[in-house]
Amino acid sequence: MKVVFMGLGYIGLPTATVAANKGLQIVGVDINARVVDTINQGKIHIIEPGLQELVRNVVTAGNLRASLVPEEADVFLIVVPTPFKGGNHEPDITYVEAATKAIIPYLKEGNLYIIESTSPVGTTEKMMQLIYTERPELKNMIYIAYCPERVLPGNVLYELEHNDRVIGGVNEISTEKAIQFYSQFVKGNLHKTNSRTAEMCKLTENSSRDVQIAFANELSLICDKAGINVWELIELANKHPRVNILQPGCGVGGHCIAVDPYFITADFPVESQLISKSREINNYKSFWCAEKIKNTILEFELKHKRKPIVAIMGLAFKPNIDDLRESPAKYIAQKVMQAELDGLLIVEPNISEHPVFKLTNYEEAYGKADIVAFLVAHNEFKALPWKEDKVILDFCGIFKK
Ligand code: SAJ
Repeated sequence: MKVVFMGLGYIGLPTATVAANKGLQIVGVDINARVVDTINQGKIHIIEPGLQELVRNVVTAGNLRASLVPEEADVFLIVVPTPFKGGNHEPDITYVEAATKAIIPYLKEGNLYIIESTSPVGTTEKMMQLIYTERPELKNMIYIAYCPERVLPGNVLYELEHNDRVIGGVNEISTEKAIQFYSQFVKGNLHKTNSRTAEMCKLTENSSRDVQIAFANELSLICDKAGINVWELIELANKHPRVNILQPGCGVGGHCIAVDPYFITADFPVESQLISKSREINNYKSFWCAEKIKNTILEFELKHKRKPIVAIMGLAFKPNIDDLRESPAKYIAQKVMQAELDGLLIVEPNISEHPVFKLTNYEEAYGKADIVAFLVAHNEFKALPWKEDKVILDFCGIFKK
């Protein structure tokens, strides 16, 4: 079976590689010539544990080849980003559209076309119309489905194979064909539905997590005012057999949870009150942390008649990764930089250098700083000793004090 993957990014490349490793013939198409060259040399342009070795193997074996242009195949997968339009939160499906238009000339009877990109409800049906408008002779001659990915960055290779997947065709036969396709490389259960439900399911999963984190973040604000340790509170509440509260932090980042809920609120603004408010709360939490650090700096100056040395601990969007995309910690660090301190030490143990931030070793920064703001719960930080002589702002539960 020959498969064309449109998009070789954080999801496209690992999925293409896993499928190639199971013996499928994969052509990965990307608009970026550097990405295509890198992969054809058996190297990778993204960071994901275990991926480099697997890509080298499948490229050497001839099962994965990257290209700038599509070609005829049995299956076509669309795995491109769906960003926002301009500065507002309206989903932009032009990449999905462009990738679809690029493969339309290569489609033939019996082909399977699948969208994996996170998409607003109704996108798969829209793309079906686009295909049939340009190629009316293919109507009901090809299979069309939506199948979202749900892998966790950092654990992608394992989860690609083992997670259950939701597969929604535009009709039953399309669902069946897509199930047959994924069963070649997915061990998890494959659940059948229609394309609209599958689209909404992806948005629902990430919105659900966003709403639950917003609840934890709201609790953290209440507890700060009430003089209650939020970490202890949540641990105790979670002893109830039917309560499972997530952890507060310095906001919600990454390319998924802080983004996907807007795909619902943009299309259903009246109905999505809770989802919309949760986005606001999680964004506000980052602003609140930055303000808290700035106020602590002012209090220190008043008390000690000198500017403090401040350590910002962590820049990544979540613990133990080197990914700074859409990171609330990075946003907070930038806000604190505006305070123009002489002694601002920025720490991110998972990266060695950064174009904007001058990085300091985490132990050195912790030793030198008067005020320490923990933004990301990296494992390295959890091993640091509690120091009475410092002002510690623990936004992510390092010491849970
Ligand atoms: N966070 C908290 N408190 C928590 C848990 C997370 O503040 O208790 C924060 C993290 O620090 C981070 C953000 O939320 O800033 C998102 O991190 P995450 O680990 O929850 O999720 P992602 O963005 O790495 O991956 C999510 C996953 N979705 C769900 O868990 C429902 C993943 O399975 C999806 O495949 C991925 O989004 C995606 O691509 O959509």
